[in-house]
Amino acid sequence: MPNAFIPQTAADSSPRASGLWHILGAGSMGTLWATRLARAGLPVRLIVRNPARLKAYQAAQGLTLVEGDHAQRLLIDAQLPEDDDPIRRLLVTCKAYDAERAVAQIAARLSPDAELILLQNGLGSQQAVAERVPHARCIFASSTEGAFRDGDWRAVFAGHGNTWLGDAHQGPAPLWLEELQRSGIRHEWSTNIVGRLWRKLALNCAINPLTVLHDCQNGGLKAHHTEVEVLCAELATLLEGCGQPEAAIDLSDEVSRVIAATANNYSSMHQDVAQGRRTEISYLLGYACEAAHRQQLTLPHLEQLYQRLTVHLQRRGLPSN
Ligand code: NAD
Ligand code: KPL
Repeated sequence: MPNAFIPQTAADSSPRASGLWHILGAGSMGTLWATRLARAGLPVRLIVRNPARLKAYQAAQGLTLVEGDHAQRLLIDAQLPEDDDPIRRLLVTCKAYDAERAVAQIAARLSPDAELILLQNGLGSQQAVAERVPHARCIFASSTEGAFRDGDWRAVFAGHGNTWLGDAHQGPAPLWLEELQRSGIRHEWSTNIVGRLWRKLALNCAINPLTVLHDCQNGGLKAHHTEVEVLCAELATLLEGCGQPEAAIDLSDEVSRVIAATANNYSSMHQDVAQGRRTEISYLLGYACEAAHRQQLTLPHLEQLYQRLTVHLQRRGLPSN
């Protein structure tokens, strides 16, 4: 496999010169974004957990993005959370359960006009981060791109897709979207990002837990059609009850389409469980069930699914939060 090495070029000094991208969470999505921004000549700085991880990163001499049979390593600057350069633009690519704590570690470094881009799946973590840094602008993102790690500081670009970004407070689209364009990161500004996140949450709740409980690929759910249908009906009731009627439209049809289109894939939650990793259950089913309680909705199948998954995770010695 060709392995091209590209040192990061100096920051662009043209009139459209860009701000520095700090990236918190150098895993699959962090690598996918950092490498594409860096190879477009944009200044990027990774924030890694601790001195041991920084040493490991320096030894690896950069981040590697694998696309098809081509691997490209980019030497991107990295630093620790406790470094002191101010942060104006921060992409947060930790898992939902790590995001708030990770942001709290760097909160004192955020400049008064800081913008955070939160790329977590599910709901709940974005709101927790926003409350933690009330002075910063938080932009939420929902992505259908796919990446996984095939080694330390390496990510495989496994699925092309789109990333929707938006401001829950309806602020204007940021100028730096042009930098995503330049970097080949397909994206769209969404005026209803919360609705989009709800829709993705509903899709993930209808598919992912059942693939874990039935231990199957997404296509295996065709044999559990009725169970999926009943869940979709409850999820649509939930979306409507939570003021997201648009996100409820044709949910069941889309779930069937996704199951058919990804029939040979294992869902992200199935992969997490199979590899003994913590899941994002609290930000998917957990968030959905809590929202149902708040709205005084009785959704017995969703509730039962949450309980079954919780027990399943506990039996496997995995966290159920
Ligand atoms: P990942 O586990 O590959 O990466 C997360 C990284 O965050 C890890 O490298 C971890 O060490 C780092 N991290 C955690 N706490 C930290 C801290 N305090 N300081 C510095 N770094 C810290 O996860 P991922 O697959 O990139 O997923 C990130 C988010 O994106 C998740 O919410 C996921 O659901 C979502 N997402 C992922 C994909 C995908 O294909 N991987 C697609 C769409 C959405
Ligand atoms: O997003 C997914 C995941 O696996 O997390 C899909 C493929 C849509 C299944 O819910």
